[in-house]
Amino acid sequence: MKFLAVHPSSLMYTKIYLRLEPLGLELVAQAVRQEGHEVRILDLQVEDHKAYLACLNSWKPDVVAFSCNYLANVPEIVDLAKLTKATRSNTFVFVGGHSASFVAREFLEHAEGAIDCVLKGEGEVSVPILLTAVEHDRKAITKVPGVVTLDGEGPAAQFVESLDNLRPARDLLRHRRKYFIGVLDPCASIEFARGCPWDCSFCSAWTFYGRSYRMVSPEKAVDELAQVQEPGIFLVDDVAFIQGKQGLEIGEAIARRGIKKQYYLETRGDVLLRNKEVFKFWKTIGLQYMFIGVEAIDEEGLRMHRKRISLGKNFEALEFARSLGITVAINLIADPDWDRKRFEVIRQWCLEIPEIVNISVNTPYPGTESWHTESRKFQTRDYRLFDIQHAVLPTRLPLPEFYEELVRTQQVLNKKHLGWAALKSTAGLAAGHLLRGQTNFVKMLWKFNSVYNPKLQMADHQRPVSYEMGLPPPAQERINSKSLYILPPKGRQGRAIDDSTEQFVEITRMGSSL
Ligand code: B12
Ligand code: SF4
Repeated sequence: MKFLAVHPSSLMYTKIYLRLEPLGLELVAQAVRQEGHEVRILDLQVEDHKAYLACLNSWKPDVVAFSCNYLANVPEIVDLAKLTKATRSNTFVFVGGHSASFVAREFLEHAEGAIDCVLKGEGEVSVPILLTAVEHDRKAITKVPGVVTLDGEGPAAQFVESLDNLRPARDLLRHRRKYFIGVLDPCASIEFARGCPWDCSFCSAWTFYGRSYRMVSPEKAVDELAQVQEPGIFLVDDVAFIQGKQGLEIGEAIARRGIKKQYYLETRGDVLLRNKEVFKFWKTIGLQYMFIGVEAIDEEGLRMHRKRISLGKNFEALEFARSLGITVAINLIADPDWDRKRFEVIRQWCLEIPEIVNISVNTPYPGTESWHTESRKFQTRDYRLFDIQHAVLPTRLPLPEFYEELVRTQQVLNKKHLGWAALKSTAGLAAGHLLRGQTNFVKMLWKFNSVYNPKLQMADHQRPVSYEMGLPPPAQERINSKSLYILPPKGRQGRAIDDSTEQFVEITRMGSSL
């Protein structure tokens, strides 16, 4: 069969700082190709809806699969599914990915028959099974692991047995030079591990992966890396090198093979402090950027997000990261409850430190614990505003003032790390990129004001809403931890959602012994 895999368009955030290859969709595409199907990938982050329609009409795929990792892309995908069925009614259309897994039923309802099913969880195992059913026995669709149709749910989603057996279909992307992050231009993505054993209240990484943590072997990691053409590498792991041993073994294998690349990764402060030698070693083999999810600069904020790390440890981690001489970026979560004074304190702090500070807005996503506890207060249920750059909860300041303060605070980042300030410190690099025809990084430096603008953010709230997100059923307001998971909770016993000291100690120990 002809299988077209589609990644939706960029959101606000990725219009400036980065654009990354759709690694999850490439893995799904490869699993399908291995079964002998003809496969294409279309990435709407770099192509437009016209290109999609053209492909639909000229190539005539039998199956179209949309990847939906981001809630804000739901309306776009529903509309594209409707367009697909209106254009070629025999096309089988389905959706998968992180966000689709948490809003599967609603997705199908919004689409009014234009989406045949949603597949929850990891796609590598289930998509080939689904395609066999589509080709030979449509009734068997309801038996595919993780399937949801308007008639009901199939068996539970299945984990990939070994990450070592996976290969992304990188060759199917038509515009590989468009992917970049900051000065890593062009940049490919790679995965060394999957899942996260922590359980922050605002995050759905752990509920998606059932709190499992699986790793790629150092041999496989290095073999894959050696085949990547791009000089920049974005490590997609939620928390890099939780197991220091794996990080070190991969690093040493990279050094032995003489692979020369530049890397970006994301980790936690406590993991960094526990595995200092690993990160030091990675600096010698090309680690350029590190992102640390600090989230709050007060103990109360850290407790609220259940980060299970103290403020002191986060600051110690920042000191250490600085000492490595790499570019460090951190994230802070702006609470809708912030007043002008609070924004001012944050701004001052951002000005005092050398790190790149990214500010996101506290947004309860389906699949997170905070969705169960906070969603009744939503001021809007427009999916498009759930991109952590808009306020969906009631703000203490009037909304226009909240956005003014937010953008003023984000502007510190613009002043320090974008525009002429950035060009001055990266002139040589930028010139090199331009000579090689790579313009992503240089274009990024002047985009801030056209994307971050309080008036535009306010206008986004005024758009007509075609599809509204549902709410959790009231009976579930007291969270049943099992109901949160897409893939069944794996790992140690006793990891119920619980904020007690014992649990904190258990997680901390677990982190060090993982
Ligand atoms: C790398 C990453 C990014 C990259 C984007 C890479 C890309 N082009 O897709 C960057 C840094 C740009 C990014 C940005 C954002 N991200 Co992000 N990101 C991630 C991260 C850490 C890893 C994603 C990844 O590559 N995983 C590895 C691959 C192999 O897995 P995968 O893509 O999930 O694919 C698997 C399954 O989902 C499924 N699947 C995927 N597609 C399909 C399609 C079909 C048909 C099927 C059946 C299955 C299927 O099968 C795949 C293989 O198992 C996830 C966290 C996570 N662990 O998933 C957050 C995550 C997806 N991001 C999140 C968010 C909020 C954002 C931002 C809005 C803000 C932010 N914090 O950065 C922006 C907006 C992105 C945009 N579209 O513009 C949230 C999503 C919340 C939500 N429900 O919407 C997550 C879950 C983080 C979190 N902890 O909450 N992100
Ligand atoms: S440590 Fe990071 S990935 Fe893990 S639950 Fe917390 S925010 Fe999510």
